[in-house]
Amino acid sequence: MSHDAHTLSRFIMDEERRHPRATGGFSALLSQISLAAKVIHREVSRAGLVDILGLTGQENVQGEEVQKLDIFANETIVAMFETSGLLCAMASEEEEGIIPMPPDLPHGAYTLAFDPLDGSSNIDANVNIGTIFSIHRRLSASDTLATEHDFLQPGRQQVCAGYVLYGTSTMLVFSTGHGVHGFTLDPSIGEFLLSHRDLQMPAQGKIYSINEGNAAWWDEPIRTYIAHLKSDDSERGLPYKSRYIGSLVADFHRTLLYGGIFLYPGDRKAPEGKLRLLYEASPLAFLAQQAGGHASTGRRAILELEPEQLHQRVPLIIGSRDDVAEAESFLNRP
Ligand code: P6P
Repeated sequence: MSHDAHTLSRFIMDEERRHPRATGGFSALLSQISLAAKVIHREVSRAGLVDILGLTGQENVQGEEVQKLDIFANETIVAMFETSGLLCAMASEEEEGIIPMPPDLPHGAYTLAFDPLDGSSNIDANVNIGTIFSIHRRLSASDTLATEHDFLQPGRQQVCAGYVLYGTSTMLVFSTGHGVHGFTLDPSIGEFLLSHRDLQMPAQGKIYSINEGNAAWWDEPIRTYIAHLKSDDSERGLPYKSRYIGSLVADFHRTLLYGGIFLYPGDRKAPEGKLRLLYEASPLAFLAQQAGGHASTGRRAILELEPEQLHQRVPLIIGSRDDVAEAESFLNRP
């Protein structure tokens, strides 16, 4: 490992020196998230071997219970944080209500909302999947029990957000409000190493990403916009390429690196779309903004929305600044 390789821990220390007002709480939070990511990486990596190695049924050769990966990921994250003393409560895509901290353990100043393993239905096809997380400061007094209200904050108030992408390599990508940084896991040393400092999304891309299988239910403005992106107009850099993985973290990661636009709009079948605000759209919108991009419902900035429910869905249009602006111009035509 070269002498200037930045581990996550070293990067966090440097960040704390650079931004002294940031409390040490972030470093402990990010360290716990990185640990959870390594544990989930291990299980995801060997998921393909479950049948081959006879790790089927309720017990594997180590006598451990073989769980559905998204349940495993959820329980790993809950276990990592409930004794950390960093959080006042958690909210998970896998659980209906908020997850309180054990009453007999210290409570922290932050909330953690997360999707433990988004896209897990793709794992049998060996498609990249991901963990998405969003961290806010609690609103309730430190000597009270957290409530759902602590989670219903607009995305602009996030203090940290990010994702783990389990794929050809496992990456941790996050922002604490000072740019977006990507770390790649070196499994041989069990360290996340800085591989993408200060990621910036191109102002405009050449890729659009949407599930065309829903076209029958699209509203007319979306139909017109997508037809525009497919039109033969080389002077305007059209047509765009179409890429759709069907795993949000993978589609977003590509958009973050290459630019372009990802859309999961509302339609006649699902007016609010499919994706969740608190632990999918909001954290990715925070990253997009930090990387110079934008995220919108098509009419309103995702980061400005006042959440009303833990699991509420929201239309999501996210990506390069100019691409999202153009999409909004189509969607808001009188
Ligand atoms: P569709 C995966 O199930 C997921 O929640 C996201 O990861 C992904 O962006 C979306 O659903 C894909 O949904 O309807 O295109 O299959």
